[in-house]
Amino acid sequence: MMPARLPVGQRWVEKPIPYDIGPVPDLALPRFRLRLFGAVEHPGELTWDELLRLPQTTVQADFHCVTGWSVPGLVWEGIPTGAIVDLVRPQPGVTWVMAYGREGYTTNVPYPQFQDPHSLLAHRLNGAPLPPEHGAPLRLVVPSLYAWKSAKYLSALEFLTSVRRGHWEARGYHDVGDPWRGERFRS
Ligand SMILES: Nc1nc2c(c(=O)[nH]1)N[C@H]1C(S)=C(S)[C@@H](COP(=O)(O)O)O[C@H]1N2
Ligand SMILES: [Mo]
Repeated sequence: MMPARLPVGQRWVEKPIPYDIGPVPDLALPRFRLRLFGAVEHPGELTWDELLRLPQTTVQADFHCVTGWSVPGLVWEGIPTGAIVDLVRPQPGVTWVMAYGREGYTTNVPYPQFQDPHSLLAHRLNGAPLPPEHGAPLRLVVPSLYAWKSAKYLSALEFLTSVRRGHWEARGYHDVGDPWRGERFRS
């Protein structure tokens, strides 16, 4: 039997529906910085040009929102999270990564799923620059977890040695959020 492609409780939709906790300030690319900090050997900041000089990858993946919609086969292009790990060299004991959006959004991602070969910092979607409503100029994409873990308008990544909760996790959403396990809310 073929493995099911749609997790329980999900239905297919054609394209992702933008969800935002609040308004997002404009940002000109020359002013873009990605801050990398926390339990790492080499904390620092990357400019837009520095990001584009890192290894680039293309990932095709389904995108599952916890509210019940899933989008098949989105094509994301950007920097594999492994390239960021190689750069900052997380200390032994890192177990979570906190992703920050520039409007104030946060979400905690387990380090194994952050490092998954399909996880990336995306700046293109379906062959075009990432649209503003989908997180321009850069978003985290973690296809193995519900879409709320894929922080848009990415401004920083913080490497953590113990769990800290982000925006939705602090309001009861699951710390891991695996759609194949139906991890919507903490029990
Ligand atoms: N910065 C930021 N990232 C975010 C959100 C947000 O409000 N702010 N919403 C999350 C939620 S709940 C979902 S379902 C997805 C939706 O992605 P989309 O807006 O590209 O469809 O973005 C996630 N990333
Ligand atoms: Mo969501």
